[in-house]
Amino acid sequence: MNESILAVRKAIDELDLDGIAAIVEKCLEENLSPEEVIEEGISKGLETVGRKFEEGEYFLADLIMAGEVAKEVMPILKAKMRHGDDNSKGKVILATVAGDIHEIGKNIVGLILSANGFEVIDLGVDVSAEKIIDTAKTTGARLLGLSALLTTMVGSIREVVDASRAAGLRDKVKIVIGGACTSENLCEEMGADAYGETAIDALRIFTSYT
Ligand code: B12
Repeated sequence: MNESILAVRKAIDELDLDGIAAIVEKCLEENLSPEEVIEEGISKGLETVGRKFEEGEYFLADLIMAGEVAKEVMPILKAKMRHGDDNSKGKVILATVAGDIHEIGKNIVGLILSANGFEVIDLGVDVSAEKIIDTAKTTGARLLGLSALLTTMVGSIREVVDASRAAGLRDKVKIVIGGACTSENLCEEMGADAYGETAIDALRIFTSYT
């Protein structure tokens, strides 16, 4: 594994808010792609933090700090990704499901989609099924990306599926799920259309619907 990527993981794991920007800049200078920095560096670092939290080594304050460290470098990575006015691939609504406030993964998906020609309508976190479906109605967006990290909140995915059906939109929208607690099986169980493990998968899946 590349040394600089390992340094990104370490900076997240050690909650190094002051050091992370220089480390990420170094990765980009070495021509590592922003996607690689995100997937191999930031995401893997956050996995370690999550594990330490689970094992009782880290506390909630550390989780919050890890989130801040990851967010610190998003503007740097965003600036490096191709973006502009190209929204030719259409609109995607992104939301973290009701009851869940994890946003980093969703934001990364949004970054990658908007850098690749999608118009992203980001509704934020803890978003009700009603709001998501209302937005689909008012904007005409037919692609929905739902992020869920809490096992206890996966029922919120089914609520979106049900709300789309109640609104007569079920066969018109594609509901794609992702986030640490989701899976292929969960996708089937909730009646969604597709599951993506990473933000790159999100791009591949949404592109396949255009
Ligand atoms: C940072 C963090 C937080 C931060 C979030 C900060 C923020 N601004 O987002 C804070 C401190 C707020 C937090 C709070 C809590 N957290 Co937390 N948190 C994490 C942590 C460490 C990292 C999450 C993260 O950002 N990962 C990095 C991103 C990049 O990964 P990702 O979200 O999975 O996204 C990637 C893919 O999944 C995919 N993806 C994501 N969304 C989508 C959507 C689509 C459509 C697609 C296709 C793909 C896709 O693309 C992304 C990039 O590849 C995880 C541990 C972990 N390993 O996940 C725990 C974790 C998710 N949290 C956990 C818990 C328990 C909590 C709390 C309940 C703690 C508490 N006791 O209060 C609260 C919940 C609050 C709430 N109501 O939501 C548990 C969840 C356990 C479970 N399975 O239910 C975890 C797994 C930690 C653990 N091991 O115990 N947390």
